[in-house]
Amino acid sequence: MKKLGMGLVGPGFIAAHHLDAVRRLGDVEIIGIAGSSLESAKKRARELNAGRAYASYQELLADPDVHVVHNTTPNHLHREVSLAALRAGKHVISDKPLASNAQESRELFEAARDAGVAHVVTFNYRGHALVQQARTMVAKGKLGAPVFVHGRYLQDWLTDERTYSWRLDPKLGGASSALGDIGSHWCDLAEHVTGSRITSVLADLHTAVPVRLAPAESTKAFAKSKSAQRREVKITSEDIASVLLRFDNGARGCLIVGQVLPGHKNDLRLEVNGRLASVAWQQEQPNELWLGQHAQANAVLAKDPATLDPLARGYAHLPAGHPEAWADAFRNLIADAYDWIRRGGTPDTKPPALPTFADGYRNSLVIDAMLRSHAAGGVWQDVEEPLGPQRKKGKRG
Ligand code: SOE
Repeated sequence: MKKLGMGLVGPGFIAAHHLDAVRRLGDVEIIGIAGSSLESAKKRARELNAGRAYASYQELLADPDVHVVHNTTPNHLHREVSLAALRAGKHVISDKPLASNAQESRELFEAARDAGVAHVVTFNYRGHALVQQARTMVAKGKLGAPVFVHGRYLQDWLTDERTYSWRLDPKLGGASSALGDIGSHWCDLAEHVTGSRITSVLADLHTAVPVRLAPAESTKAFAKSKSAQRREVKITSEDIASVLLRFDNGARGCLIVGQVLPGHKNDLRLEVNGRLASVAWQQEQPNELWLGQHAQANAVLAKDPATLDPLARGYAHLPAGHPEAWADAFRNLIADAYDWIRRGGTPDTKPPALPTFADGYRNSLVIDAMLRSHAAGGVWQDVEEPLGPQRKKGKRG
């Protein structure tokens, strides 16, 4: 089989995981990377053993050996780089959130739909075998109708006021910080697992650390900066959020999000209560799915390819008792993306669990409604309907 060539733009923290995932596929060649300058690209290409270094993303896009572009730039560059890649006829795998706001996400969705290429957004938590198991159980009616969908995405890497990230600057990260960065994952997961859509939201946002002593350079997620030089930065975007939710199947829900909460590292938890049974999944214990029952004993389903539903089994690669986690789920998402690319990237060949630009656009509308709800003083706001053609022509990715 001919290898597909991939190029990566934006060689920061997450780039290494994209490269790791494609290396594990075996049938993808890493052609090269572009950063903010030729020097930075050369340095990272050496560090990551990632092929050629390009002086700019435009140079990378002009290379005919690059068939697939991984866009791992900071949020404010997502639109520009993904649009250019789509216009150059490349398949695009973009980090989440798809863009800085719903308007830009819509533009990207339309461009991707019209380009006829594969378009993927990395809502990577979908790639866990037990997330797929939960989704299948809901779809097959094993829980009965979902009535309550709730959970959290809590982190602590922004707790110290001497930590500063570009994600907190609305010009670089977008109007929302915690919701856009991690609330977006939870909302995608909740809709993916339940098969229902969030229709309205009531949000209360808060900035618990309103002034930061920022180092000269933005701190990488989960890292600590030792810089001696500091400047005071006023923070306007939220680091804490509480949101009530309504779903289109009538279910109610709630979500708490925060990135300044000591002790919580990457604490993503989703629980779905149906009329017959409940399931709960936690990112930090990804090999277990809690099954809650009313008239029988509760149970914990372990990740075991032998007992998983056939629809979820493909996401587990090791036998029972051999844990699989974050990097494996990320690889599963990238594997689905390349599978779609090899099948032509048409709407009918998309693997069902793979999140597309349609999902990224939809997700931006949900986060947008949360920002509107808070700005209006904490009142219910409807999530805007995505573009007509996305639904009418059945072109949802
Ligand atoms: C930082 O909050 C971060 O790296 C997010 O940007 C990722 O999307 C999330 O999966 C883990 O935390």
